[in-house]
Amino acid sequence: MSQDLFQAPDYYQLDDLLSEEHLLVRDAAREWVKRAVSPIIEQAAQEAKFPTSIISGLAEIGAFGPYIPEEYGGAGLDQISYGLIMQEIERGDSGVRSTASVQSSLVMYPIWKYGNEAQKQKYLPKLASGEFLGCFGLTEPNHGSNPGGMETKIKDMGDHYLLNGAKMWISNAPFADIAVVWAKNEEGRIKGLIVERGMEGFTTPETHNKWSLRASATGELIFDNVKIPKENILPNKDGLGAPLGCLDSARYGIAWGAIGAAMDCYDTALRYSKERIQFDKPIAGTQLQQKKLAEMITEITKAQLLTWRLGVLKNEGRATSAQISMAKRNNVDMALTIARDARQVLGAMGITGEYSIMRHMMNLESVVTYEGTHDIHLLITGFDITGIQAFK
Ligand code: TGC
Ligand code: FAD
Repeated sequence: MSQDLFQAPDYYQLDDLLSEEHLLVRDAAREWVKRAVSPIIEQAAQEAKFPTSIISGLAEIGAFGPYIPEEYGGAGLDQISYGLIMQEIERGDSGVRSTASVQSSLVMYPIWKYGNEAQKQKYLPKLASGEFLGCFGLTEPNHGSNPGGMETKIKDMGDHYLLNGAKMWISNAPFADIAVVWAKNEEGRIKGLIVERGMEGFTTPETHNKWSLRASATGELIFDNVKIPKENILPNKDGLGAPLGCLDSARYGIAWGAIGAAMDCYDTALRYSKERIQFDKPIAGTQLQQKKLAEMITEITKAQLLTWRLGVLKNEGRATSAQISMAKRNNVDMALTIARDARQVLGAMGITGEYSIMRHMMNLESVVTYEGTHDIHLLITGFDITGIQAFK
């Protein structure tokens, strides 16, 4: 990819709403993305390889457990700092943000919230430092949008459980050291458990031929009579609300992350349009291209304001699941629209790896699908405002 010339748009002076700590955290992440992600990400995506070289850097900028207390190795930051880190990482690539989201919100969060002290001590510091990478197994071949129907099961064998079933579309699965897995017990109650790589009967085949999130590894989790020690069960919450609670935290991070992808597409299109001469003038001087750019910056600004307010509510413990769902849906949809328009501004150059736009656009097709599809999030808002469930 050509040199990373990114300049972040801040049309409504949102930096004034951020604390000194927020700005420091944001700028450190921004600088790291320029230095460590931008130079290697295009090739990683082209080769469909997860760039392992970024793991230690992600840990250093606090992307593994930003809001997990320092006593467990986390960065002990607030929710706005967490969001800003996700924004900056996804400005580089949604797949890199995925790795951080899964590690923080889908692996560290459930161990922190639902685990016992021994589990927290055993896993959290290693996850925070990047020594361990984790994955989260909820989706199954027959149960995506309705995880409550899951078929993966645990059977109580006295001194251990036996785990059987399969999970599909799991980010980080091919190399994860541990998996937080959701399975039903004999009473049909959903339990969370920690499965470790190397346990007999546990395999993680990689999913190939993706056109999206190519720099993030995706795979299956297959459990064939895996013996799970009882101490690996997360004791402090069960039922579908337990995995959905983790999704709240991850969806919140995605709402911020999508702004990063949109900002990168907008910034690239703005710069290109001022430099590209057609009919003896820059295409930025044509009404049609200005309309696209004006709409982009408007939608980015609205998303920034929505997300900042959500961060304040989250810091106060007042953000609802439905508010988080709305921000995830709105911001990813906004970013996809901007990516498609920005690609057109670049003409043929927009389809090449010389620029980041096409990669963002392809990545966002996964982001609009995972953590609840756009449709499911519409139904969550519909349920919240009418009180009538339309899923079933
Ligand atoms: P429903 O009956 O509505 O709810 C079951 C229980 O859960 C509670 N609940 C929540 N709790 C916390 N946070 C939320 N967001 C919650 N939403 C619901 C609810 O109160 C209830 O509790 P209780 O105590 O009464 O039992 O459940 P449902 O079966 O009707 O389903 C609702 C629905 C469709 C909204 C839900 O299943 C859903 O969100 N589906 C989408 C599935 C999804 O998002 N999967 C994501 C998989 S992980 C992933 O994609 C990672 S990508 C990672 C990356 O690379 O970044
Ligand atoms: P389906 O549920 O089969 O949906 C298909 C279509 O039907 C969608 O358009 C959907 O909106 C629509 N639909 C479904 N139900 C309804 C309804 N009631 N009303 C109207 N329309 C409906 N999962 C994990 O557990 N962990 C991970 O780490 C993870 N990482 C992922 C990484 C990638 C790259 C991708 C693509 C997915 C990942 N997922 C992960 C899975 C993801 O969460 C699911 O793909 C998602 O929840 C949708 O499930 P599905 O693909 O089975 O689609």
